Amino acid sequence: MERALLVTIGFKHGKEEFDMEDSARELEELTAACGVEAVDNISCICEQPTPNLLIGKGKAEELGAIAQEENIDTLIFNRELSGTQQRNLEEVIGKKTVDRTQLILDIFARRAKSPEGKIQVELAQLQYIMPRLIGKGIILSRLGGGVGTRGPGEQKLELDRRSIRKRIDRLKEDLTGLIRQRLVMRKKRKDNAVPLIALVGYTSAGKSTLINALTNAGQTVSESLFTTLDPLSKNLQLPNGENVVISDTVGFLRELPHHLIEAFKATLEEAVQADLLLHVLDASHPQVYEHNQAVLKVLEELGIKHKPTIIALNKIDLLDDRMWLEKLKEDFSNSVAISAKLKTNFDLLLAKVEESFSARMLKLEVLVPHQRMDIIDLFYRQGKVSEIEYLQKGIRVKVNLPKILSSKLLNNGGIKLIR
Ligand SMILES: Nc1nc2c(ncn2[C@@H]2O[C@H](COP(=O)(O)OP(=O)(O)OP(=O)(O)O)[C@@H](O)[C@H]2O)c(=O)[nH]1
Ligand SMILES: [Mg+2]
Repeated sequence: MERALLVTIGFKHGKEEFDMEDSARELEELTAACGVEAVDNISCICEQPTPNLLIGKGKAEELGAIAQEENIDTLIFNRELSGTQQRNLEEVIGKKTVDRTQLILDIFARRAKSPEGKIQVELAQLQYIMPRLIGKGIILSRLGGGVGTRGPGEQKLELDRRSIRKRIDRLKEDLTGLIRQRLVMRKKRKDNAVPLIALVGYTSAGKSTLINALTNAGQTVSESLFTTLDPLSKNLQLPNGENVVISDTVGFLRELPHHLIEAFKATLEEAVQADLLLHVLDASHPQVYEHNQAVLKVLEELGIKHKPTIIALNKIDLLDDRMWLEKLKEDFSNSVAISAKLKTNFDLLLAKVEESFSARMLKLEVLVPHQRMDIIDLFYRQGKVSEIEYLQKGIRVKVNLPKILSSKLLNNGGIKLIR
């Protein structure tokens, strides 16, 4: 197993958006998700970032000595390093150095399953490496393999400028084809007028657990970060009979590398297209407010910060402090406290979802000709039938139907409105 020294750097001057301890903890989780052993953990506060090394030369040499002593393969930094900084650090320390962005890209490469996901990740990786291959390029990072050198499917990343360029062109071409296919699927869904709900939220908030609990989706759930990379859509019937599609999406993170957001914009398209966002927040996490901010930031980048949103305050089974939950409920308007794991308060959650779609549904009482069993069938599939009676003059039905469908049927479906 690759042995890593985790290095968390903070600066005295300049405003940090995160505290050192959280950053160190996050770095540990990311490293674990990469299958790398964190042998040791060092935090240091420096005066200010330097363009050449990020940290002072003395500090870098100190890290080098520790790495030597503890037989470390790789140093992993909690920040993004410029190409110059990375190169210089490797030269001073004599070990491979990896930054936070590379680490995250590596996790994504390990998780990507769909052809599209794989292409997106590899593109993001190559676009990240490309400008770093100036002059001698990244020296040590290339040797030995391991984290930062693997593309999707464990294939080794291309590290020659000219080949990278060719590969990028090729990947872009493949991607265009796949995106076209997806657009066709989405158009179909739009034509059916089925509303779309997208689950969004910080990584590990419980999005996949929730979609599974709601729909028996069989989406992988794990303690580890970024378990879901490929979105998954499932049908869900609301208690009032309305059919909706619900989509799981990739988890967000504080300062998600820009390359990734760009690459995943297409994947996050589910969220962009959604009629309603279901924002899952881990209410039991001490950083729940920071998580919320991080998610809002990504939503803003996607241009959907103001889409109708319900907040699911999840994992309440882990909370014993009622006051805390009350505070959260107060601070997050339009929220429901749930436990995806224990299926607690799903009735409240679904009622909220229905409410936000209520303008779309219409309660009708109609008379359907006997020969139009296809319409009765449609009622059952697209709406909720609450009463049905076979009369001589036709079939009397009380039904809750999507508005779009009811106006179509009433105009030319041969059914008569009773009420
Ligand atoms: N106690 C408790 N644990 C939960 C609950 N919901 C999810 N979890 C756990 O939280 C962890 C992460 O859950 P996931 O559903 O994989 O989270 P996710 O949001 O899909 O994560 P990514 O796909 O990585 O973004 C798993 O270990 C779940 O079992 C809950 O309501 N209560
Ligand atoms: Mg997931």
